[in-house]
Amino acid sequence: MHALLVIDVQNDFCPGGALAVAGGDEIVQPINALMAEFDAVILTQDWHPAGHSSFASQHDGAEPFSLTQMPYGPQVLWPDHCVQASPGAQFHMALEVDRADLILRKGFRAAIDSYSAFFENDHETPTGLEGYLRTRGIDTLMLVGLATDFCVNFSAVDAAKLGFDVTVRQELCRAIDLDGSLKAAQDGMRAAGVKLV
Ligand code: VGL
Ligand code: ZN
Repeated sequence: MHALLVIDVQNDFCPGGALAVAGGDEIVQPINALMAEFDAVILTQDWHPAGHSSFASQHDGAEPFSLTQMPYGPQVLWPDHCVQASPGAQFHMALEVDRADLILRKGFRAAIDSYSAFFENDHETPTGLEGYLRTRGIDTLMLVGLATDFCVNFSAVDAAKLGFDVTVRQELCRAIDLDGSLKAAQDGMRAAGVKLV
């Protein structure tokens, strides 16, 4: 069974959004067109409470896009984004959300971020997605969405480590690319056994 995992195609990651990824909106229609080819379509939704600890606004004097140390490890501090129930947290209006079997929310605990669709940023707290996929007999994943170097990357690497057959369709992803993070992500995904096409 082959699933399409669509990562965080939300207004705040598209042009005009709070954490806009260049060209983020260009991938929406081609992702819609791809959905019919899969046994299952799963969407993830970055879903932070107001005042989330990954927001630079919660750290005295910290600039957005700076790095800090959290109890669970290093963490980039972001502009406030994808606040629960805000317009920025909604999916891009052209995304065919109704075709999704599952919408998985992540990053909803104030004290910890969750880039990956499988584990929070401590790399051990599960989101439950692994169990969902296994109980449905899904063993093969195609990942698309935003952002290539953060949530797509972390999700792809975790999925490969869990033993799924993972492909990232790069032209249907867009990157933030902070200080070479795209190249590092591509190298890390390849090292983990993710196929980049
Ligand atoms: C993401 C930064 C913060 C992503 C989410 O979807 O890649 N990046 N939250
Ligand atoms: Zn986030």
